[in-house]
Amino acid sequence: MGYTLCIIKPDAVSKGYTGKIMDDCIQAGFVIHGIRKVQLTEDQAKSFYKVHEHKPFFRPLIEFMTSGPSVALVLEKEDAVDAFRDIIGKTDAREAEEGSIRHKYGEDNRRNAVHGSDSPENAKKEIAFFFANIDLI
Ligand code: RTP
Ligand code: MG
Repeated sequence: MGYTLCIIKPDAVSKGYTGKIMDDCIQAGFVIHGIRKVQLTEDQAKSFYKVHEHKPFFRPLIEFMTSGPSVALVLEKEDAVDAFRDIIGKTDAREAEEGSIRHKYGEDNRRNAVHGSDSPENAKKEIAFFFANIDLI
């Protein structure tokens, strides 16, 4: 079994989609092992998205991610990283496949409802970023 980190981003939390997205995860066969609501600070958001620090969209991304509460989830499933990226859809919600989480709850290429880890190594680091000493059941 593998784990991935999902962040329900501020756009989706503020629109009341937290429960729907969690239910979509469960219906898709993920087990939720950790859940934490958090408003990222500027420093936390910059650290989380450090790989993008030289991209033109970095500043607006940080402003967006600190604009309100997010909900971090630890999800478990076989090949969790790829399986979760399959159900969230393309980065730009306007291009995301019909029925995908970003298609249903996102707006564009920034306000795209959810984050999903992009590799098992990054998933491990990202889970540790939000959950100290989590007991993965
Ligand atoms: P994520 O890391 O959030 O799961 O998204 P992703 O892998 O699909 O996309 P990535 O390239 O890692 O981008 C991270 C987040 O930055 C915002 N973004 N804005 N052109 C833009 O304005 C732009 N491109 C990306 C999105 O919120 C994206 O999820
Ligand atoms: Mg990414």
